[in-house]
Amino acid sequence: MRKSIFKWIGLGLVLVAGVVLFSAAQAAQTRTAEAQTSSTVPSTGIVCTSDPGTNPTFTLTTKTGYILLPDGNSMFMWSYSNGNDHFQHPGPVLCVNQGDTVTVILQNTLNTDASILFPGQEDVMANGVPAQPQFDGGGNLTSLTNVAAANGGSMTYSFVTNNPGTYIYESGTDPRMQVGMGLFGALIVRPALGADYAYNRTDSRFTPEEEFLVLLSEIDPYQHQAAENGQPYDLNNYKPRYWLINGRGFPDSVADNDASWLPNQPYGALARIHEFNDTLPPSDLNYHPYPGMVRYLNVGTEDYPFHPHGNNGLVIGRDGHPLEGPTGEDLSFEKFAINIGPGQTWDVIFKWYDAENYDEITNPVPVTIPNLANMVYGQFYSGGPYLGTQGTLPVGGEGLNQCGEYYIISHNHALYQITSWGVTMTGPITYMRIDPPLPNNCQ
Ligand SMILES: [Cu+2]
Repeated sequence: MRKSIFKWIGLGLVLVAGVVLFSAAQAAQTRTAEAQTSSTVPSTGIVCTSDPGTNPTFTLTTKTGYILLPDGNSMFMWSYSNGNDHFQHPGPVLCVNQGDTVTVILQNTLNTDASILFPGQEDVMANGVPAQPQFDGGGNLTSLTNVAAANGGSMTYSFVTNNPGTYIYESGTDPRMQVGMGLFGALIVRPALGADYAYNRTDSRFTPEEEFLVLLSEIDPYQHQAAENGQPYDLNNYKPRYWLINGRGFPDSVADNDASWLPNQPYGALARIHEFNDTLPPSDLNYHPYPGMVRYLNVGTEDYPFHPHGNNGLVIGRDGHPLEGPTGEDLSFEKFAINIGPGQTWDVIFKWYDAENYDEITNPVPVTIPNLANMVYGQFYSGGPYLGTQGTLPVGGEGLNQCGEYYIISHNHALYQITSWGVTMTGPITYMRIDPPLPNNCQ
């Protein structure tokens, strides 16, 4: 977790090498989007869909639509949308509390039967009776749970949320096809201890504004093309060629929630955080005594080894279970690469320290900065290696840096998975943004 300035510079160079792909046109779009982001949705962090009370009810409607991909392609998708809202991908992030009786009404507009499976939830009911796998007259399994019939059918699922944690919801009907087409989303169950805890453990407290979603998925474009054209698809040919984070690929992944040019992909993945500091007096603006929190989910078919550069995470939960022993002993562990298996969820907290208090004047970088001609500047570089300081960029260099904040890349480390049908340095990549100490000029 502790870092040296050597790492900062190394990371910065890796970072800037990556972001040169970020075109000027995209940069302009980013600025426009910031101005248009709704005041009711935070620009970063998890956007919850919730329903107050202890009996939250959601309607999820299966819809078809299109998403934009980093190579300029648009992709036909299926997804769960919120009530009568327009198509969105992925499905809404449903946030509920432990002990709630949750009702989810599935309205199916697709021309094939569909369903919702809630892995990790117990005693799920479907139209008032226990949810069961479905079989045809020949005894062949047709769905892992009760379905809403094609072309307008409905099914009502309900369950009591006994265990806090991070969960997937996804289609249980022909899942290799339907989950592949996009029928999935995240379910967050808040513990009885409070919404700013991950579990019913006092050591699982986090900063509510620094709670992030990393929902990882994949797309085989030929599967989607077959669905779009109403043609059969041979799953023996399945081969993903796009990988996404929260339904977006880089650089769209670092754009705000509800970015204007991604009307069907509302969830950004930029992690915007502040320096951890629990030693200042609580009255100090920079007293920041709780960590950030990332909820990782994998709805794909292979491992996704995600790694935030320069930051070990503390894994505190997996698949809706806190990492603890029989008497509550803490079994959390530090991890650099977060290797999420298919169907898994991982809950990871992290702290970022300005460990050595580097300062341009009083505590400068103890290395020789390379000659300008040997350096590459990216658009997220402030011109100086110091948090909170901005410097001059070379002639022709353009920066997106707003207020001397620092950016660290965070990405899937299976490098073939950070591609979009062969276009490299796209896909499941995002940044961790560390804002300078307060007061600052950041917006
Ligand atoms: Cu890396």
